[in-house]
Amino acid sequence: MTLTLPALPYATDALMPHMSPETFEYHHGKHHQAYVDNGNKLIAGSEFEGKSEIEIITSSFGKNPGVFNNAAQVYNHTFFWNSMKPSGGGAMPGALESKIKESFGSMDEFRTAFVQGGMTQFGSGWVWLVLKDGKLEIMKTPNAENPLVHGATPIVTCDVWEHAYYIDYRNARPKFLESFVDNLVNWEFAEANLSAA
Ligand code: MN3
Repeated sequence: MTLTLPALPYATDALMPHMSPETFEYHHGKHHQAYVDNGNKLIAGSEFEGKSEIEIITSSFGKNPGVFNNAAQVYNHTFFWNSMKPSGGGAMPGALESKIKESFGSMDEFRTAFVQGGMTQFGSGWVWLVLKDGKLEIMKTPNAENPLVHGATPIVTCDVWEHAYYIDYRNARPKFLESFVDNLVNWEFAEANLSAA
């Protein structure tokens, strides 16, 4: 199979009380799994068979919405699970902190911009911290779109589709975004993406 469902990088109860096992049961076990299954069905026997996940995403964008949406959602969700960790948020590696301060002015301004980006993504989508043209910025994308098709390198992401927060936060998307930045985000993952870019 071309697309695969990775195991979560922590136990399903490891992010309590900020994200529940029930959310993971649906979000990883059903939503993410469905993108893997549907994507593989569409890729089988097509020009995309045998390509890497990222090649499929970049080559299907704007050409094959079915393949793009499923393959990009597989990538986006894997990136999202890795963007979180138990006891996340808080202090970050120094190189990342100075890059954030250089790009946003301060940590508070970054936090406000990230939460605002997620709140103002109308409908389903994603909010990202990305590296673009040597600078960190906030990018929001609709549905399955991601920074790979917009000339940017993803650093961390938060899923703002309702299925990401409705079980734990009901309709309170802002509270979910604040909790992501304060309690869930994995700054070591972000730092690794920044230094690899
Ligand atoms: Mn999702």
